[in-house]
Amino acid sequence: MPDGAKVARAPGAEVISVKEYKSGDKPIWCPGCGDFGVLSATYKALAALQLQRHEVVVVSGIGCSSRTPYFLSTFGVHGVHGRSLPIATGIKLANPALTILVMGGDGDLMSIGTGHFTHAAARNIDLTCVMMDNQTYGLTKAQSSPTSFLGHKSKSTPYGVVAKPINPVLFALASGASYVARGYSARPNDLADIIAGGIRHPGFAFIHVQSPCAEFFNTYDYYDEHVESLPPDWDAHDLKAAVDLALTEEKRHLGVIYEEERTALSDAVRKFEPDTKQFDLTAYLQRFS
Ligand SMILES: Cc1ncc(C[n+]2csc(CCOP(=O)(O)OP(=O)(O)O)c2C)c(N)n1
Ligand SMILES: [Mg+2]
Repeated sequence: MPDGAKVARAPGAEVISVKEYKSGDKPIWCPGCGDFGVLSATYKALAALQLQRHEVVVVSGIGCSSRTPYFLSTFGVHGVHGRSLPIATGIKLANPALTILVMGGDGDLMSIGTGHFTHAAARNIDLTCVMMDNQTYGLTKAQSSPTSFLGHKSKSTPYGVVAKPINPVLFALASGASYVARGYSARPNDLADIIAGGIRHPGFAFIHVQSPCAEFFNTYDYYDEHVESLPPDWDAHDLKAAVDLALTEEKRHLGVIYEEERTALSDAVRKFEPDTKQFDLTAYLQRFS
């Protein structure tokens, strides 16, 4: 088994229920927020995999979506805006046996955290990054974000957004993410399967979730009309097909778009260990005596 506590429970061990992954803290998200669906899907995914709570760390940045670690009974880090991925990388390298989930928003991961995102994907750090895309900065009350629609008017863009929106799936594919999927918070059961698949995947898994903000920029009607499941015979190992699909933005396809087996960073660096063990400090110090 490669990295991560991804093995089902030991024979005879008690079943961990969905409820046991709940911290008991009630989310303070607005009524109707898409993030409720993502949280529910996350509980279900952890229960489906029967992960031990002490072997899971949920890392976030800052934002409404980044409050997620509080609502899980696993370990968690509510970090700094845009820096969830560096924090998660450090945790994974220090203890590769842990299962790491990074959960945050479109602002956190595609704006201030963009540089970290692309390099985490390229290094294939074994973690699951769930981005709750509400196309706005929800926590700071509705400024436009890198995924806001062209022309979208907000407090920060009173004349409408002029920047072309970032396409998160295309960006993840171009960065080298080895598992790229899309879910919709209004379909939490499908999303639970996608998250479980991302956790099982030994490498950088990116899950783009259309997670509407009910308060400032409600897009449920839009996504109800525009989402479509991937065809059942979809070949998730074809990168070119995945890129073409990502470019068809008039339909937001749901499911596992791309999957590739590639050495994860924590496995790659372990290969350096024999070299460092052979280092003879006494002999080295004698050079200076
Ligand atoms: C360094 C820094 N810059 C700016 C902020 C202000 N800030 C807090 S959350 C946020 C954006 C949140 O948007 P997103 O990540 O999409 O999360 P959402 O609230 O929409 O879930 C910003 C700009 C901050 N906390 N720290
Ligand atoms: Mg947001």
